[in-house]
Amino acid sequence: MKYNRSLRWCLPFLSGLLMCSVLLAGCGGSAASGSGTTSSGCGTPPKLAKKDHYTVGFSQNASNNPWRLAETASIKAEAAKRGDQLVLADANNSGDKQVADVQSMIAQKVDVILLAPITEKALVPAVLAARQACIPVILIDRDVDHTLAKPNQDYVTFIGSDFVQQGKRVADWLIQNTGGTAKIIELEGTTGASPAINRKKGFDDEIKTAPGMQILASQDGDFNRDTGRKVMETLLQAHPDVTAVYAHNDEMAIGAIAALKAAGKKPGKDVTVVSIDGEKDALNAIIAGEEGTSVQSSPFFGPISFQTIDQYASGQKLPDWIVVQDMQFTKDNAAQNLANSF
Ligand code: GYE
Repeated sequence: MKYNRSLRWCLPFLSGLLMCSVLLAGCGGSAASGSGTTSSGCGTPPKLAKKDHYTVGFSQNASNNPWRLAETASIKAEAAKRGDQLVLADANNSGDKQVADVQSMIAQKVDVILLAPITEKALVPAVLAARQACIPVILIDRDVDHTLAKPNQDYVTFIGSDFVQQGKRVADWLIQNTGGTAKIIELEGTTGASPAINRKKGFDDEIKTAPGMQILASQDGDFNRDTGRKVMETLLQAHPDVTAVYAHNDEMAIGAIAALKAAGKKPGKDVTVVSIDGEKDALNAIIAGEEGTSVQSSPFFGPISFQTIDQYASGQKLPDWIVVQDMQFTKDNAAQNLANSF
């Protein structure tokens, strides 16, 4: 299409203007972020009126692995126990769908939103839109980028594990159990997700302190078993000298174990596999001697999330981050924890 000169100059300006007004009207914008109150004046973050029963939105980012299913089940069970109404949405691994899910919860005027944001950045506009609509948001299991949205201001708090610490604990175990010498393949979680960013940081920083430990390659496996298996298959061809695999979650570790076996390697003997979550399949792999350790990342968010809602509604000032405490599974305790795993 041909358009005249002035229109050509005008278009970028017009679309910029449109973007600004969408941000300001729909999302509260970064101007509202720093201002101390919302334009709607309902508190920073929005206050929650105390009620006997709440309508709680839960925006889940995906349901394609045991961890996610366990988390959703835990939230559902706690809501049912309290007689609260749950508005549940599954974003099916799409940031855009998850933003739309939160928008729909805002339109339905839920009392409070529990949000498990797929990545640190994708859900920021939704968090700001909820704030603008006077609906408090509690982040669970994954955090957002604090330069774009702030706890105790744009959202109430983040309830979740210390992912840096999880990565460090895995690295410490690996250093000890390999005598400080290993050639490692790292399978990363979904790019841009807070557990992927921080589990990498915690692990890589600790590995750097041990001169005999070398990371051969580090690649995104999307927290997914089959993707993990395929990425491992490819990386194995380039690095047949691998002696350890660090996967950011158990699902990818199980995928890597399958790839190792298919390539004729013995997981647990030729290659030490370590990961995070503590799901049933990983505990069984530990019992079978195919996996070394899994640091827990508890998916049981139901009780702590609803307790936090109660505390917030009672007017308690909450910390920016409510840290979930995690165990660690090895051959010494995997069997006795199998019954409580997911
Ligand atoms: O480790 C993983 C899931 O966000 C803490 O996401 C969670 C992680 C968990 O897909 O298995």
